[in-house]
Parts: sequence; structure tokens; C-alpha cells
Amino acid sequence: MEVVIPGTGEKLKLTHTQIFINNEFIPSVSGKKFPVINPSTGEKLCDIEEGDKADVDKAVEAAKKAFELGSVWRLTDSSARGMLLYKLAQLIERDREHIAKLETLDNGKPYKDALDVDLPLVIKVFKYYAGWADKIQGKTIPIDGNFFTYTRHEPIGIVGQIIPWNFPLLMAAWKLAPALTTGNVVILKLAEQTPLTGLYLASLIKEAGFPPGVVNVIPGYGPTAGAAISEHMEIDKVAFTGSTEVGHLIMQAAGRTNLKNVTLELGGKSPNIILKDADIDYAVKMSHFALFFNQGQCCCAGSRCYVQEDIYDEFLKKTIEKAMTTKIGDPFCAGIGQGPQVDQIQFEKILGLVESGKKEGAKLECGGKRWGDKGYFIEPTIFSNVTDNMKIAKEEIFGPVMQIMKFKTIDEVIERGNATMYGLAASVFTTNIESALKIAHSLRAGTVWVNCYDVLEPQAPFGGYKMSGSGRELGEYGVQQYSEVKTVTIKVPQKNS
Ligand code: TXE
Repeated sequence: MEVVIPGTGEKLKLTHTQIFINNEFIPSVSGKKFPVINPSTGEKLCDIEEGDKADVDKAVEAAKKAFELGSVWRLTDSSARGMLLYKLAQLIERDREHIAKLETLDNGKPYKDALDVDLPLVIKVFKYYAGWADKIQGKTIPIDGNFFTYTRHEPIGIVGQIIPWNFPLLMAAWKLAPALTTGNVVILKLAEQTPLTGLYLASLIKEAGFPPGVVNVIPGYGPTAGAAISEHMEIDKVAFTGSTEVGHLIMQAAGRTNLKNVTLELGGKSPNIILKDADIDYAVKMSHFALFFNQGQCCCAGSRCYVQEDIYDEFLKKTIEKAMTTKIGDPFCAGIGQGPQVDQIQFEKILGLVESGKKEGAKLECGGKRWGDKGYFIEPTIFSNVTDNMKIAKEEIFGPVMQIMKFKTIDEVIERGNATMYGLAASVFTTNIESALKIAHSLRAGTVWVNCYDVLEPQAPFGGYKMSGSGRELGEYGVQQYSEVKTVTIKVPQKNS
């Protein structure tokens, strides 16, 4: 199937639209399909096979077989597992332009971002975890008595992974790479809005040489395919990225069924704090990036911008000027800084929150409405005079809507920064190291950036405090989240020190 890229007229082949089980692309058991919409136009791109419980069951059977004792996967040397991941990274590198085009078509993010941000990060994550495969070691432990004890770090088993649509391929990489380096088998459910790159990735997984059943990829809806994963009695772990609301459901499902291991990466309302001694122009630039990058659809978006009163007016003026220069439009066109929101639901949710901001008395400085007459574009929007009790200051908007608040002292901003149910990320802009460290160490957030934002490299862990999630992804911590620790104790005739 071929689609024409709006704007450039280039033809793009959509080669993979089916469910991937046992290294084969197959139709859904129910025979149902669902439409994928181009967010730039609101028009249908193609139909995708719709996975649900029956397909998850099939995938679990395939994964079980791939994980049997003595299977090809279980007998694969750890270094060879690493080589498979490295090969996969190289195949993604080979096809990066095609994959970036699929991502832009499906998600709406500017092509330049897909190509220069998402794809390099995806490749890095697979390469990083490729290196881990043969470096995952247990310990020998000197316990009391005539015993010899060692630990083995074993795969957890069948892992279900449910991902969102804001960074479709990158979220797949964050989940798959650590799960595979540790030797697990996977059932990955793609977000219904953005299945194209995940299915293309499945074809590369086969080409790289992963044995059948090790990775199974299911496009489908949350309450059907997603719930079938979180409720499955034979799935040993579920890793989820998405809304806090669904995070509750995943944990409840695990609790109701087999107490599967759960890791969650959920929403946020991250404070971005600008102190009066910051380099203002730089802080304006970074605060704009912190909020507007990816159309505002980042779980760690700096969506509560706290500015010290001494520089508030200057910061506000420059921030509005910066937002007004953003070029919005067809994400395939050069120079475009902002594309459409991912779908009609998100588009309406964001505009609804903008209305609530106006009603609650925040000052709309710019934007606030739809851009153009088709697709899901929203003008870059800034609210000033925001107070902490307003809905726009409390709820995750997940769109190009910035909230600017004023504060007086560092102690005050720490207290206000922490007054949220979330705890994913935070940032501080200052030239004073003591203020930076005081704030960094006082905020209850999984990541704090000092004089930078959205620095997300595979070596450093990422995850949330409080209702932003549990567990960590990336880095060595990511390896631990996909391993069981087994203690083996052997009786010996005599233990000498
Ligand atoms: O999320 P959902 P939605 C936030 C953001 C956004 C809001 C709603 O504020 O506006 O969530 O977005 C699957 N059992 N984030 O509705 O529903 C679903 O199919 C199992 C933050 O898109 O949580 C998809 O694959 N799975 C976020 C995934 O969950 C279920 C990224 C995420 O969708 C399910 C996305 C169920 N009952 C949204 N229901 C982040 N942390 O980055 C849905 N899903």
C-alpha cells in the first residue's frame, strides 16, 4: 500500500499493517481492522489489523515456546544476544529516513525531529543495551555456615509492554532493548494512534535474526489488547508508559490476577524554575523547548514554569516573542517547528483545558485556538498570571500550552514545586551552584535538570516519584527491572575463608 506525503508529493510504501507473531505478519483472529489517521489532515492513512485478547493469547503461546528450557533463545550466548541487538540498531540506521517518514506521517512530529532526534536516540538505546548483554553478572556471597552461595540474574520470562504514541519508536526501543538484553521474551502492544513504525521495527527484528516468538508485536486498542496483557495469567511482567489513569488500571489488573511485576512511567506536571540570576535569554530558549518540544506531548514537559518576580516581566515578554516565531504547519515542510497534535481526542482535551484556564482567570497571552482548518493543529499558547489552584496548573495538558507563575523565594518555589501528585521531572535555571543543588535535592522528582532540559541519554535512568510511576527505565537500572535474582546455595563439606 502506498500513501502520498502531503506537501512533498513523495510516495511512501506502508509495507507492514498486520500483527507480528512468531516472526510472521498475520491477520487478526477476529478479522477486524482499525483505521490509522494522518493527524496533519484528519484523513485515513490505512487500515491495520486489530489485535485483541485472542491475538494476545496467540502471542503468549509463541512467547512461551520461545522461552522454553533448551529453546534457541535460551541457549543463545549472551554475547550473541548483544550482537542481535547491535544488528537491529544497524538495520534501523540503514532505514532511518524511511522510518522517520513513517513516524511523521503517523504522529505528526516535524520530520526533522523524527530524523534528527527520535531516530538517533532509538539507535543509541539499542546499541547501549547491546553492550550490556554479556555484562550482567551475579555475585558469590559469603553466607554463614558450610555453604557456597551465588546469585544468577535471570530473565523474568514473558514480558508485556504497552506503549504510547508521543514517541512511538523511541518508547518501543526503551522497552524492548533492556528486555531483550536480559533474555526475556516480549509481547509489545503499540498505541492505536501510531502503529506504523513499531510494525516496521518488527520486520527488522526478524531480519536481524531474533528467533521466532521472542518479540511479538500487537497493534490494537487499550481496553481490549492492552487489558488482555495486564490481566494475562501467564505474562510475568508488564511495563507501561501512558496516562496515570491507565497506570491505576494496569496495577489493579496485576493485583487481581497473577501479581505480575509492574513498572509504570506515567504523567507529569514538571516544575521548570527560573531564578533571577539565570541567563534570561538562555532560560527563555530552554523553557520554550521544555514545553513546546514534540507539540507539548512529553511526559516530562516543563509545564509549570515558575519565574522569580524580579525577572518575571522580562521573561514573559521574551517567552511570548519566542512562541510567536514558531512556524506551525505540515510537519514534512522544512523550517516547521510545530506539527499537529496526535488525534482529535488530544486536540479537544487541550482546547478544553485552554478554556478552563480562561474561565479560571489566567491571562491568555498568545494562541489559545486551532491553527488552520484541517488536521489537529493548535497555536502555541501561553498563559500568565497562573495560580497553583487552577486546573491548567494541576492537570497534565500534553499540548502546546505554557503556564507561567511568579514566585518570591527559593523555599517558596520548592514547596510549590512539590505540591503536586506527580514527580517525573524538574529543572532549575540559575548561575548559583548552591541554589541549584538546594533545589535539585529538595524536589521530589525522578529527574532534575540544571541549566538544561530533556537530556535523555540511554546511560542515565528515567522514571517517576509519586503518581508519575514506579521503577526506572534506561541505564543499569533498566537492566535490573527486567531481571530476576536467583540465589543458589550449595552445601559444602568445609568452608575455608
Ligand atoms: O493515554 P493512555 P491516552 C497522558 C497525557 C494524555 C493522556 C491520555 O496526559 O493526554 O495520558 O492519553 C493503552 N489497559 N499520556 O489516552 O490511554 C493505550 O492503548 C491497558 C502521558 O493516549 O494511557 C496505549 O497503548 N492498556 C504519556 C497506552 O495505553 C491500555 C503518554 C497509552 O494510552 C488501557 C501518553 C487499558 N485499559 C499519554 N487503556 C507519557 N507518560 O508519556 C489504554 N491503554
